[in-house]
Amino acid sequence: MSNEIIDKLSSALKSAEGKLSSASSESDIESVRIELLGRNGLVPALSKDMKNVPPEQRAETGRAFNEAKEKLQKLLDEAKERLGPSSVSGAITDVTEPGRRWKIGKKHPITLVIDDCVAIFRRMGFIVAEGPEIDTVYNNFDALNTASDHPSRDPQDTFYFGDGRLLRTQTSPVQIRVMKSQEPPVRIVAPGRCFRRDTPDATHSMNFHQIEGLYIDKGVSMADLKSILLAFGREFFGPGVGIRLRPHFFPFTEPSVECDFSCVMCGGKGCRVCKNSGWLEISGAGMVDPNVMKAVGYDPEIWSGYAFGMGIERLAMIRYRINDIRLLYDNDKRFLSQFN
Ligand code: 2NM
Repeated sequence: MSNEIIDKLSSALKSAEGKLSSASSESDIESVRIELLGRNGLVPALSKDMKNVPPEQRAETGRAFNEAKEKLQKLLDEAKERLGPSSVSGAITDVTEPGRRWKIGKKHPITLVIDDCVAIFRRMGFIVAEGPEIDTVYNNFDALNTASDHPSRDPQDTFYFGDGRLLRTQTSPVQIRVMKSQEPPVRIVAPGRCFRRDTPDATHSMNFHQIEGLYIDKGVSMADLKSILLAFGREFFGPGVGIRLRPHFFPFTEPSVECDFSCVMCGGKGCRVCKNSGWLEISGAGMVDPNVMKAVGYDPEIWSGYAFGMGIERLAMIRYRINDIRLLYDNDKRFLSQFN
């Protein structure tokens, strides 16, 4: 069966096929599309005549419309494909256009400080040791000569699992693990995350970072300890830094000291940062207690050594003039993008 509409469609298709086969540009193809399928094109015009088609021919005419549209679309697509990829979208690829900057992250200030400290101690012959954040009560306290009634063991201050394990409150259990696994000499630093049950405020966070050092050999003395603390202070804060030691108590060292560094802000004259003392409390340290030596199977009559510990957040806060520790844990990119 045939009618005028079907004839017009098929002759339009033929002429479109001819034009498209010789089309040499995107706009040639587009003009064929507009001529046939555009708002004022042939196909929409013919479809208005559908109402004049006798009912018994409607189905077939409708089918002819659909086939013609499909065929036409196929011809248009093929013609575009023949012209090549750059003309498909009509866009020209400008290969001289500058690339888009790929935003890679930056190191967190805590990581920056750890990396720095580690680099300084590695130059002094220390090796990095790491251990688990979940350790045993024994490694975290007992082996470190910490009496069972010591305040730091209070469940108010420490996260216990209740099965002999805890979240380490310091990185010293790493030193215990290393000493249990090898004979002296030992010269390690243990950086890492620690946990204490503090109420967070400007200077306290429930998790924080420490770096602890340990040196065990024959004839190690307090003079060796002083020299590496001074060397560290000068490397980390600058060559003008001095140190002072004040007596203190730690269960795992005897004698124990607190080590202050001369204030880097005011050069020791006194300012807000050092609370007018001229000194910054940076490190705890001391000579490893004979009871710790015995706990790991070292003979304290043969070996001696020093240990020290420092808070990474405190170092970062002094170096980068950060006045609230919580800024280091908020994950605010406006804050974090300032470093490095
Ligand atoms: C500090 C202060 C003083 C310390 C002691 C030990 C070990 F395992 F050798 F006994 N590791 N770290 C130590 C000593 C840590 O932190 C403020």
